[in-house]
Amino acid sequence: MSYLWWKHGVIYQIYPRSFQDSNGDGIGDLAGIIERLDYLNGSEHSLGVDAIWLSPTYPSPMADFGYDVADYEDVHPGFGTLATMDRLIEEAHKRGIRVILDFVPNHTSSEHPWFIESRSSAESAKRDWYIWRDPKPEGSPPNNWIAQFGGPAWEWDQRTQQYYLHSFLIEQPDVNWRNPDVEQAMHDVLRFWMRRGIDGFRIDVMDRIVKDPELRDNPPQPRREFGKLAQTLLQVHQYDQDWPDIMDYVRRIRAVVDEFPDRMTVGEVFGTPANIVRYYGGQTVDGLHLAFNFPLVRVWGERWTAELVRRRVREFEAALPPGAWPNWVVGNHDVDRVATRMNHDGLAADRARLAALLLLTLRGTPFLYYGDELGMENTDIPEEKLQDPARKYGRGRDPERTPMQWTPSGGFSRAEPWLPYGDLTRNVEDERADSDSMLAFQRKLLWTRRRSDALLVGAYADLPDVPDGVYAFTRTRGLDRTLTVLNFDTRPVAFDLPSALTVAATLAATHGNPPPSQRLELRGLEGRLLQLA
Ligand code: TEU
Ligand code: CA
Repeated sequence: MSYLWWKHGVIYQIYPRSFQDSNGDGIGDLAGIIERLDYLNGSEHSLGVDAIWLSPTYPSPMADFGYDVADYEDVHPGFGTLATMDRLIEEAHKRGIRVILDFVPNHTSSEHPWFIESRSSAESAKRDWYIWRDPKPEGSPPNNWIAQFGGPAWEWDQRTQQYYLHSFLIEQPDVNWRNPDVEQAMHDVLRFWMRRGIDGFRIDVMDRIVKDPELRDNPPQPRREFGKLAQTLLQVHQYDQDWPDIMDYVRRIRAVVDEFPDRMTVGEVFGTPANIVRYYGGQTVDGLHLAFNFPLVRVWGERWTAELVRRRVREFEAALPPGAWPNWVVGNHDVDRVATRMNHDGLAADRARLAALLLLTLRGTPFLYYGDELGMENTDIPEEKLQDPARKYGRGRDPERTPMQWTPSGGFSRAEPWLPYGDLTRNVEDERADSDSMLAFQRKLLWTRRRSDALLVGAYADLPDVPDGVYAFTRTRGLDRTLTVLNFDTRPVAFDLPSALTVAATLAATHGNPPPSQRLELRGLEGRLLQLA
């Protein structure tokens, strides 16, 4: 079997501010990540992940904690220097860990030199690097678009008497990718990092880098139930997202990445499976290597059922063109922790185990968010300690970004961390010593997966005849075959497996270490990974 790291490996997302602080300023940094690499891979004692994706590490005023980039070709001083990044790449590679950077092409910081120049005068050579427009005759913004974090997507510039577009914060002006000089400059950013040894890019807001050239008004969102959520859902993003010719830009990004061997891209896109797979390039699969598959992230509370999850997996598998490789996400830095999202009855910890079993045994690349391997939950943060500006317009994302929990007293920093710790009863040190812990369970899954051709490359098929509330699927590669069984119901269930599926061994289980048997007796929210004969 030919092993491709981004297909067969597990990608672990690190939020750099929150992983490890090395210099006692309470904020995580690259040297801190280096100190913790042994935790991630390099020996059989490690977690066993194959790549790390770092949320943005570039110089930034941190209006959106790094998603406002002031220089694409450097490292934020608080995180380290280019030399620290070089060392991180080298030390990671030594341990068999690839390094993926977060590329933020849709917008820069308003403090990026490009924008400073662009805004300096209407005649500036970089004026057209951003999206400037005259007001409507009565002075209002050029169209009705609203920013993702609330308010109009246009900001008035007094000096040059025009509006500029910002799909996110006012401090995040949208770049004009329709200008070939901009596209060239962005491609050169990718080359800059690949030359330094970066293995891939997670591409932020991939689906918005070009918009309707006529900037037409978006239609209103007819679904009223969105009313309580972020303002941005109040309109359909018909003209500022997934614009038809975006694939031309995506394909050219792919071509640049293909100039270097063994590199990858994963883009942030939303919507239906059909829309997601479009970004892989459709039948020609010459677009992104992976396009984030978020449907499992957008499931919470009581909606987390066997039927819904099975349907979502089927839909995505069915939509993928031949040659495109799936991926699965259950958590990231923008959504409630998986161990909190499904806590309507206080049983989220059990559901988080099921989610891990699902994530690590489905066909496709798993993305694992730091701390989810411990079962970290959202952290309740007192009002005065909240940081995320997005909270003013919808939900703030601080609760899922709190410091990694290494020891019973934290272990993230010798100073007070930039965000408070969550519940420290969940921490690496204690969970390592406990064979029933979430960490032990996930390590077992990760290492089982690494050694199993069925799990790495096997075909996926769900089992038709299972009791309500149960979702079960096989992964088959030649004679190697596994069966994942998940009881999404809180009540116990018992059933016999067909004789064609002969259970040979229990590879992992959410509860204890049940012996192999054809009759499955599962308690509520129990899941197992079985080796078939
Ligand atoms: O997120 C894009 C995005 O659409 C988010 O607004 C997301 O819907 C929201 O955070 C959910 O709460 C990306 C990054 O993942 C996010 O962290 C950045 O803030 C955003 O882009 C701007 O760069
Ligand atoms: Ca620090």
